Amino acid sequence: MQSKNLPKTIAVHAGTVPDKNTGAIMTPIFMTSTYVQEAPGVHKGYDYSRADNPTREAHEKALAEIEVGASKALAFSSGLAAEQAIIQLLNPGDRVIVCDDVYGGTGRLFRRLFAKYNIDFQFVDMNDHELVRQTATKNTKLIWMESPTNPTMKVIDIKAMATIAKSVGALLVVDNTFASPYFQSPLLLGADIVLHSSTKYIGGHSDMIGGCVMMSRDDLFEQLKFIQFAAGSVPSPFESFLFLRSIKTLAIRMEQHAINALAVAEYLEKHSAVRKVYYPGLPSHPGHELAKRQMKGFSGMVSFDLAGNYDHVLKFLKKLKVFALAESLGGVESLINHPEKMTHASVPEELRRKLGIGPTLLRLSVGIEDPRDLIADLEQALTIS
Ligand code: P1T
Repeated sequence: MQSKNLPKTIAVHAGTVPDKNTGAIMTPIFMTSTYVQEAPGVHKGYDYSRADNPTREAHEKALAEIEVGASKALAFSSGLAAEQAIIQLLNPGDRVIVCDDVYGGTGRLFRRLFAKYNIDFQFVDMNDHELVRQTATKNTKLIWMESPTNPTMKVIDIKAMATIAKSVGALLVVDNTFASPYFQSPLLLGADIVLHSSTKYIGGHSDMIGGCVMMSRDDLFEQLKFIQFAAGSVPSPFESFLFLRSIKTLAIRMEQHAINALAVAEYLEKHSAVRKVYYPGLPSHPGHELAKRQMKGFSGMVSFDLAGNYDHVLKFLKKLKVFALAESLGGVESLINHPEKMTHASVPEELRRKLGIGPTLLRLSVGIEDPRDLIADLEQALTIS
């Protein structure tokens, strides 16, 4: 007999216990900013909702339960707010090594906002372990990575980065947004902090902005909890309720995202109008073997280069009917994004060129529709009329 439930069961039950007063099976939405006290400082454990709120507490408990290896989690008002909180652990003069291919907004936060507080961000290709080793010094306080990366789907070795981080006394932060807690557990591979843009797979319905951090170390939790309280980027109780609702279907959604993404990637790889496909589930992907080791599934994100030029891209985008042209990812509906002009427009041009984020690169967030409809949509749009 297993003593701990399996991921699909954990997702359904995460964070929710019947309401103490009514037996309600769903966590109530405590839309309150404050709490009545019996005497100054004498209360039922809640004094102000920026500090604590019962619905957010359930949301955070659920997040800690779905991220394997975590004991605690904190919810924020966006993925970038969660990132800000982590950077606020640092002091002027500290250094951060960042994987070169990160979400455009993450790079912008580091380059445009935090660099002016004299925090030094060094963007490197983390598939070059020797380069990361050489870059790491005693001033390196964080190693910050995504895997798979946004948008070129590089797979980065989490264990190897954890070893380098440990060797200089730095923390390893893994942005686990693309994999989701269902397919990758960085804390079990040596990461100190995991973060997600919950806007994406955790929310799953393209209707909310949110972020979260998960960890097992109590000292990191205490520091980040203080930052959350002192800086105040928290989700509302209503959003926390909706995130709790979303988490129940995370496992089943992720299974379908991965099935559909593989079908789409295999289809695109064979098409003569497609130059290159980036999906870690394809044996042709340079990170496939590593992805098989460190992920339980390859998730739902597929990037590809269209043969031809930007005019072909525009015609292709116009013809799509099921895939909607929009930023973001991880919702039940399929989206297509043009990283160069949309999500990664803020990446310095030279770096964009080096990473291959050019006019013909497209990124799909493959939804949970019937994969035959998704392939038919791509097929009709790829057919040059
Ligand atoms: O949008 P927000 O919830 O603040 O999350 C930021 C963020 C952090 N990390 C990763 C890997 C992300 O992809 C994002 C947001 N990304 C998009 C909006 C996008 O279309 O790529």
